[in-house]
Amino acid sequence: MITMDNIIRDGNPTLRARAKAIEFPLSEEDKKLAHNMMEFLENSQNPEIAKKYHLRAGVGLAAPQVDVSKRMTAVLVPGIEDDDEPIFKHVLINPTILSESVQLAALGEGEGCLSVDRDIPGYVPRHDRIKLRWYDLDGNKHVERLRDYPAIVVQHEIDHLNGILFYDHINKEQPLTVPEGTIILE
Ligand code: K3U
Ligand code: NI
Repeated sequence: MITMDNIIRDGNPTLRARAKAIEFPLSEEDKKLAHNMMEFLENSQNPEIAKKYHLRAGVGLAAPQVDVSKRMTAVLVPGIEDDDEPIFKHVLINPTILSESVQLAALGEGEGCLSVDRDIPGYVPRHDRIKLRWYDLDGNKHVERLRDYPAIVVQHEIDHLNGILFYDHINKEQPLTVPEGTIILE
């Protein structure tokens, strides 16, 4: 299983590289990685397991964060109530944003990252709505429109595939001034 010891931290050059596209059919190694990444998110969101293994909760994990420079990310956005179905639960292979809204949005609480061990306050402006294409483990193509929180999580994850970290988007001079044209999601 993946634990925090397997997650590389800011400063490691893999986090700043552009990850390579994945070819189909997936290798057994890539399938195992996909499984392990989603398992990490499930474990990290389970309070008992997270406590036992010292996991920080995550809604997304990208392959470069476990030092694998490939275009794969797992996303698990939980439902509102404990028993609710997840809002978005997929392993995305070679994800691409096909179109994006002009409207920008940022989380009121800012963003965090499992690869960044410090709190970095500031608004991270992203597209409020995206049209996303990805491939699943069997090579099936998916196209879906996302908005608000799931759209923000997916953009954070795709950034990881392009060597970008959330704080790159924060205005250095005025981190807590709402960027022009940006709605704040609470
Ligand atoms: O935002 C986090 C969260 C965890 C559990 C429940 C609700 C929220 C934790 S930070 C996180 O999940 C990162 C994970 C990373 F860095 F590995 F990709 C993703 C993320 C955080 C904030 C905004 C968008 C995405
Ligand atoms: Ni991150």
